[in-house]
Amino acid sequence: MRSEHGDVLAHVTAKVGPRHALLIDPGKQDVELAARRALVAVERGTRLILVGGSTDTPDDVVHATCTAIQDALDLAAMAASQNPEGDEDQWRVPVVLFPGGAHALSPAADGILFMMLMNSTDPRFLISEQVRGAPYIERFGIDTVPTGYLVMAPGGEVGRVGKADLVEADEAERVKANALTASMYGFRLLYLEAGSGANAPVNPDLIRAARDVPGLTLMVGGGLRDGAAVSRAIEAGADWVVTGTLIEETADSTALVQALDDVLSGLSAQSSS
Ligand code: 1GP
Repeated sequence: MRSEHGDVLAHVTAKVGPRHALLIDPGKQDVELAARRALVAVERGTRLILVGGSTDTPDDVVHATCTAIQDALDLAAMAASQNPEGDEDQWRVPVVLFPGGAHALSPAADGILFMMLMNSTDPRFLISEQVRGAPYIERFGIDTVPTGYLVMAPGGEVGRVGKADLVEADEAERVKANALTASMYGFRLLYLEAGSGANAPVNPDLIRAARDVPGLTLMVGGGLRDGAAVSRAIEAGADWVVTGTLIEETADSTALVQALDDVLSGLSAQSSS
C-alpha cells in the first residue's frame, strides 16, 4: 500500500468496531504462500497484515515476505480499479511489522508496532532493541504505532524468548496497572498476548481490566482458534483480534476460507465496553 506517514496509526486506532489482523510469521511459510494467505484474508475481511515472529525472522526473510504481500495486494487493488464492480479500497490494507527485535525490519512495510515488551525482565526487550532499530525505521520512513506489549501465561515462544514475567489469568489488577502505564507513556495500542499457538486465549477478565483504561486501542492474540473465542474477546472489549496459527494449519484454500470466515463471524459480537 506504501501509505503516507500517519496513515497506519490512524488506521489501527480508528474507532470503527472490531477488526481482524492476520499474523504472518515469515519463519513458518514461504513468501508465495504468505502472499496467497494474505490475499485471501483481505478478500474475506481482514483489515491488517502483521508480519513477524519470535525466531527465524532475519531482515531478508521479513523483507521478501513484506514485498510479496505488498505486490499481491497492489495487483488486486489495480485489478479492482479496472473493474466497475470492484472495490479498490478493500485491498488497501496496511502491512505492518510485528518484530521480534531490530533484526526483523523492512522498508517494504507500511508501518511497525513499535513495542515495549512491558513485562520482560530483560532491558533488551524493554528499550535496547528499540534504540537499535529506531535509526533504521527513521531511514525507511515507515509509520510507527507506539505499542505496549504484555505477555500472559502460557506465553509460548515469545514469553520464553522475551524473558517475560508472565501475567497469570487472575492478575486483572496487574493488567490494569500496565494499561495505565501504557497510557501514561503515550502508547496508543496495548497488545495482550497469550503466545502464538497457546492452548487457551487471554482470559476475558484481563481484557476487561485493560478496557477500563480509556484511550487505548486493544489488540488481543494468541490461541484464538474459532469464532466463539473471538466473540468472547470482542465482548470483553478487544478492538482487534489477531490469528496466526489457525491459518498456518489450513491445508488448502477451502480450509483457509472456512477458518477465516469462522474467525471473522466472531467480530459481530457486541462489546460490553
Ligand atoms: C501471536 O497473537 C499472535 O503473536 C497469534 O497467535 O498463532 O495463536 O493465532 P496464534
